[in-house]
Amino acid sequence: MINIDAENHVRGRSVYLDDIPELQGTLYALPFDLPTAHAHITSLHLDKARALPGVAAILTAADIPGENQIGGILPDEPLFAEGEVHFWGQPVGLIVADSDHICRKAARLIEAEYEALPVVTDPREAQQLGRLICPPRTFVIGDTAGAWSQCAHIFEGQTAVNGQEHLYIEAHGAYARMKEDGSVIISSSTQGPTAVQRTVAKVLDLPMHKVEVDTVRLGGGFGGKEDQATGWAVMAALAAQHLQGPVKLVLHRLDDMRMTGKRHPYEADFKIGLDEHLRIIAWEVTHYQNAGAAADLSTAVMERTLFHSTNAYHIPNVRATAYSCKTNLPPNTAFRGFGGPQGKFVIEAAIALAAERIGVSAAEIQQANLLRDGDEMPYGQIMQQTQARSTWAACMERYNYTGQRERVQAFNEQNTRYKKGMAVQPICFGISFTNTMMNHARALVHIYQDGSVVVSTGAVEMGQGVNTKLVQVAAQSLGISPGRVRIESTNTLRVANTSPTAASAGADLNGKALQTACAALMERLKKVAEAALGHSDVAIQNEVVMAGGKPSELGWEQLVLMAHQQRVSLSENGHYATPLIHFDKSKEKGHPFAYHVYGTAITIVTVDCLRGTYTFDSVDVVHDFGNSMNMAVDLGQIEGGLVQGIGWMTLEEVAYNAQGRLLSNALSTYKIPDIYSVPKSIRIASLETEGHDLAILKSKAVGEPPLMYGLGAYFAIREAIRAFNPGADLKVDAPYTPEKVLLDLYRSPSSQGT
Ligand code: MTE
Ligand code: LUZ
Ligand code: MOS
Repeated sequence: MINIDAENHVRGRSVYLDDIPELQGTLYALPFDLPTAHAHITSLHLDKARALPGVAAILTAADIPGENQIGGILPDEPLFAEGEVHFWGQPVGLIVADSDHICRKAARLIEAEYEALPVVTDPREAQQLGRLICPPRTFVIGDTAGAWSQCAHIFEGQTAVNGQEHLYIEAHGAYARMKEDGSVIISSSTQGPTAVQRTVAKVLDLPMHKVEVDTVRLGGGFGGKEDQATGWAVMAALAAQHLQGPVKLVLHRLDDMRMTGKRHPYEADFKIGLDEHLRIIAWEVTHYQNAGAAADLSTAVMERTLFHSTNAYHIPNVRATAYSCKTNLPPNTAFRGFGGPQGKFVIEAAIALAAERIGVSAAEIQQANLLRDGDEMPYGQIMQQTQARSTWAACMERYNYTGQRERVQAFNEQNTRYKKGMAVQPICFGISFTNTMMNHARALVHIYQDGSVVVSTGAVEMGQGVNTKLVQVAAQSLGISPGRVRIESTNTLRVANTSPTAASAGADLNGKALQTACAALMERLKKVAEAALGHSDVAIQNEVVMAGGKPSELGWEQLVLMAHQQRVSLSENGHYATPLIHFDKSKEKGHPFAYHVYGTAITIVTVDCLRGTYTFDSVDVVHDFGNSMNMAVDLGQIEGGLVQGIGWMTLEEVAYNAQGRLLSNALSTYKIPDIYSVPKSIRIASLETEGHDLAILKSKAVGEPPLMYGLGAYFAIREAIRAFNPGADLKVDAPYTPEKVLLDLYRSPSSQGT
């Protein structure tokens, strides 16, 4: 089925936040900040700005009727800085005026005095100073201390991996309007309408039933709007309440880049031990997460890093620790993979290092350790229906790994200026919010008396195609054509208490709730049909009522009308909560994930050893879709995720100076993948598997996992550099920008050799 948004997107008719027709009298809002990452504010002079014609109000913490607090998990983040500023870009207040232009003029009239405080941007330094967001956590299985003596090879090292700017095409925004009874309606470009609702209620001192949040679609979220859409929506709502009129806030790209958090940069220390058969016997890792100045989702991201510290490998002795380090940077947040990619990067780095030192290929080590059914993960989950080995084997065979490897070697023997590198990247990603409590959803279905159907769920469409999948689920469940089903905007009045659309679980959770609702409606309709046809075995297929397997004269429209006339309810609210999952944080053990998604990718790169530039020849993927319900949508997710992952590993460099000011603050200084940097060839094959019962229609979650194929880009480049300069003393710090590649190509050998 074609993506239901495709035509409107192509015709430019799709409505995003800034396209919502504005009410007369709409005012515009602009948050303002101070040019410092850490300071004590001694005075703020707003009078000149307030006096500017066209300025309606300038709001600060003093104007908040409720709590000045927007922290999603921990209450440690004020909406507006009060007394102290903790990061460069932290909002101090909000200018509301007749136009955006006047807001910007007013911003230049604001004066402040402040005393600078010490700025910490380095996570290890923060950890040393005891500046932690939460207590550290450690996952343990087996006994690493006792295992080192069984190892034939032991290696230690350090890694660093950079952040990543989300760069959703649509910047953050919200549009708030008042209703007659003092309640407020907010259109918000958010992945989490309930988070916006809850926080607006808290800050504006309203009960949640007086806050309606509506989301049609996002021009991309990628995790950046899971939690961080909230603050902007609260500001718009606060201004609307204060001025009793409509207020719109849409961030300019540069403000969005400067003021919002990104993917968490991480550093890590590791120690890996292997036996003579290349089996990893012991794995110790300590992660230092750069959380920024407030918790945001950092505790949950840190947890997912721990869950993915062994990637797709079975390791009997593991000790993984993580620190969430508080620095003076914008609070970092969810980004596709949610700490999982950062966790996997370290074990892949350790395997690459071990391979170089032992003198085998990394693929041999990877293959020797892939998960099997019955293996226990460090967090206690016993793995079932694993596809680590099957996707690996299918990838090797389908894409002729051995032949490709020989060609790479032959190329490298014949060329000096250009060298090729190759990496195999297996992935294993857990599906479910790691916080068990969040894994539930609801769906509201109305069948109208003409047979048309409208569906509301908690799922937010952000380009990933969830609405298309929901249409398919409803059509299939009710036995009708997809054309009869319409998906309504995501609205907190229709579907309440939702989890954000995140963790790749949007289609699973909301789709299963939708199935529940449709099944209940189906039961009622079948009873009506049974009575009408005098038959006990009825079903609906292709809009025709089947009796005893044969088409009857009764069609969908007549049946629906009949049910309505018999006073049967044609509305239903379905609820779904993922069964079986649980996790005990006091033991760090449980069964947190409904299932895992697997896959393997082979990446080949050609490095120009004179210039340090590179091009990706190919990425060949075998992916575990389960039984894909929409291959076109799912392939789009794999391609997009892969390229986003390659960008993170290669070109994208978030840079702050020592004062905590963002240097990569525009698209001229922050490079994302373009048509020239995508692989020349991307092949994606589906592993034929049964799928999983906890996946919607056995079609596995696909949103985040493919990003992690991008890790292969880093290690392929490293291999090409090794081919040119075998003895170079290489660090492991992503991204591998062309500058860094050039330096590494000509780096002197390490004292130990490799
Ligand atoms: N695809 C597009 N086009 N735009 C997005 O913002 N977000 C990703 C992924 N794919 C995203 C996307 C992220 S971070 C997640 S968690 C999932 O989609 C969320 O949607 P799902 O749960 O329906 O897969
Ligand atoms: N958000 C969240 C997520 O709150 N919990 C998660 O486990 C998660 N995983 C991926 C992306 N977002
Ligand atoms: Mo995605 S990082 O779960 O929004």
